[in-house]
Amino acid sequence: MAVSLFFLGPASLALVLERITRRREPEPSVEAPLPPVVAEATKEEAEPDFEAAKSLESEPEPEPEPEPEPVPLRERLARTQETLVGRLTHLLGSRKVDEGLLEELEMMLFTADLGVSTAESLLTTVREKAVGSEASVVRQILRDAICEKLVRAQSGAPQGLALSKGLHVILVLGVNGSGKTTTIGKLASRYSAEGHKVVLGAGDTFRAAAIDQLQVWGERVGCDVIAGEPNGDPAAVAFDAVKAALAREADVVIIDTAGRLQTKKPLMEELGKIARVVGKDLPEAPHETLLVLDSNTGQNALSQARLFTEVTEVSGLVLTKLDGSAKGGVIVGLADELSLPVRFVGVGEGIQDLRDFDAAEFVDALFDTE
Ligand SMILES: Nc1nc2c(ncn2[C@@H]2O[C@H](COP(=O)(O)OP(=O)(O)O)[C@@H](O)[C@H]2O)c(=O)[nH]1
Ligand SMILES: [Mg+2]
Repeated sequence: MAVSLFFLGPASLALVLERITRRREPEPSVEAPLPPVVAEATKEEAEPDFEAAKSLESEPEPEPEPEPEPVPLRERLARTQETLVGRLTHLLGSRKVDEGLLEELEMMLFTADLGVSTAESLLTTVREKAVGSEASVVRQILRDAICEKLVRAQSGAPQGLALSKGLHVILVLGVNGSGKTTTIGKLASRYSAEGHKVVLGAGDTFRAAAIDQLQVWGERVGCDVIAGEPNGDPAAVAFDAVKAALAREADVVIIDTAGRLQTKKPLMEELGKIARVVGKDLPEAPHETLLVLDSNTGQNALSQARLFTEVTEVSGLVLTKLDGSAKGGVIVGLADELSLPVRFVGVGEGIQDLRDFDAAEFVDALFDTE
């Protein structure tokens, strides 16, 4: 502890001290189970009770709770499936591909949240390959073209939870409400479940509630959270988080940021400074800069992505709230226009609801309706 405290900035130090003091408060009643972090600290501080330990030893191991079956992606994508492929099936029927059909298809693609340039490119492909054919071929042509665009954007990107050697630094960007903090919590849980040591950095200092929210996730996952004062300098928190993660020999540090939608210059300066300071002790950091986008915002997600990629280097995307969104088609536009891989998708509010993005699985879920 002494070693790691040494590396903390004054703000983080105050917070850690405050947390230690809180840990020493009297134990809550039996009805309120101790959160994991407190339970751990109490264990360290209490006198060892050998009798109790012996009786615990003889008790049979409780059966681990079975993992709930993950809900198939197809179910979570139902609304996007309807907007994109449901309407397509309806439109195609048993017609021939002629100008009339192409016009209707154009309208459909333009209103499917793919973005204008992606919709145009898909329409061109259909024109080139399908005029005069039975309309049923259009479905396959679109499926292949969409898959190709997604696969192209994924090429060369890291897969799943891949980590670099040494400390892996992940910066998480995006506007307020896009799902950054939730995504960080889910990611931390996945890394932790794989046996990796995780540290979180509460770089969204703009709203006090954002710091608390990350701390709640930290307790839930059982990982350390480095935080500063509300309205403090986010770059200082990012710097402290990397230092603490190095001192604690963590495998991965994930840094939250404030998603203020500000004009270009201050945003560029703020994100540039964060990226620079995390690289001070680790020249190759940040190893990943993930931009989190809410799929419900459709075309707006495209403009957010354009803004963020103009002001800073983004290495991958996370599309949240695909469950319940009818606008998941925006993934295709994002991949196509920005050539950025989609690293993860959020398919619910639960801790388990962050999946690796797999282009083929996504296309299958959209097009294979049975
Ligand atoms: N349904 C659903 N809700 C999500 C998902 N990801 C985040 N949320 C919710 O979106 C809201 C904003 O998320 P938050 O992580 O606080 O966003 P931040 O402001 O970017 O940090 C919260 O109510 C989350 O529970 C998701 O994949 N699906
Ligand atoms: Mg947040």
